Amino acid sequence: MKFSFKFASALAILMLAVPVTALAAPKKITLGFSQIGAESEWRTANSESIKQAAKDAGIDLKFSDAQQKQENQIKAIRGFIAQKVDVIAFSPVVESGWETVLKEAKSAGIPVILSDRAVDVKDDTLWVSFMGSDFVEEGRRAANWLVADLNKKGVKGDVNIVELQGTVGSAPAIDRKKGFEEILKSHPNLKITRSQTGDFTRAKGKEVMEAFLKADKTIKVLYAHNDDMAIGAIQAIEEAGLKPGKDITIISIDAVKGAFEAMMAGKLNVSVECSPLLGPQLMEATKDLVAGKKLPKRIVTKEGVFPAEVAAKEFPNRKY
Ligand code: GZL
Repeated sequence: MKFSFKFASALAILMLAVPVTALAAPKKITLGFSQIGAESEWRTANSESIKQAAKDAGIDLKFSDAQQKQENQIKAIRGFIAQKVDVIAFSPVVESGWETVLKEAKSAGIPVILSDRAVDVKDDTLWVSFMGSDFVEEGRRAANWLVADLNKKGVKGDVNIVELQGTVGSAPAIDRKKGFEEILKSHPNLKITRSQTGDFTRAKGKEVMEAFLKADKTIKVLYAHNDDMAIGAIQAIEEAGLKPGKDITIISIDAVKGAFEAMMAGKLNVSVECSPLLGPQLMEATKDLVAGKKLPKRIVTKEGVFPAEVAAKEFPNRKY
């Protein structure tokens, strides 16, 4: 092709006219994430997983810690809307009270992913996907382990169980109770005689267990909705002069490192796994959304059950 000076100069002018930014790398995805707080080992591991996965995925993460207050989460979500982030994700501290702010996100055209916990709203188009554990199944697994353990020990008569519930109104507290009680329906000798929230924290778990022990000398089993409350309760049981894991069988949920340490010390009998490592899945879902892909409405995390007898062998594999 004959080199034409005219063509070259037209090309040069065109190159200059195109703003440099248009030739730059594609716009970075921005994700706004409202985290509940830092109430437990599980939550800390969950936050670390999300922050690291955002870094690895090259996603600009706007991360806010609500200190376990719903009003702070709502404020954070409104802030993300104002910043026009590409995607909003959050772990709702309680199930109810989200309609208004989720409608605001929808009107702003910003998709919302539920991470870890679900919301209770009439219009489920207000969120695009819910990724996290099946808490009802975790409750069933906890109760099924207890039934098997009592059968193994040949325990037949009435068994007095106390329960440390998670945060009042939260999906894990509601559903872990539901799953546990569903199994107990077929075992009338297993009775939950006291049940109170420990708000998923060690301090509150200890405080409530102290009160249970003062009021009732016949406690045989503790069912804690998370390991942090179980670890707090273990301290209370020891201070009452009893042997946790022996005088009182302790069943818990999360399977964080602290639970494995307690099981290896013979103070906790079993922990039902609830994985906080949701970061990579969340970033993949965020990228898919921005690329215009449809997400499954429900993504369930795969989990196991870890009784004390496997704790030492499994501990080196634990990532949280
Ligand atoms: C469960 C998560 C719960 C954990 C607690 O997915 O929401 O909240 O079980 C945490 O440890 O505080």
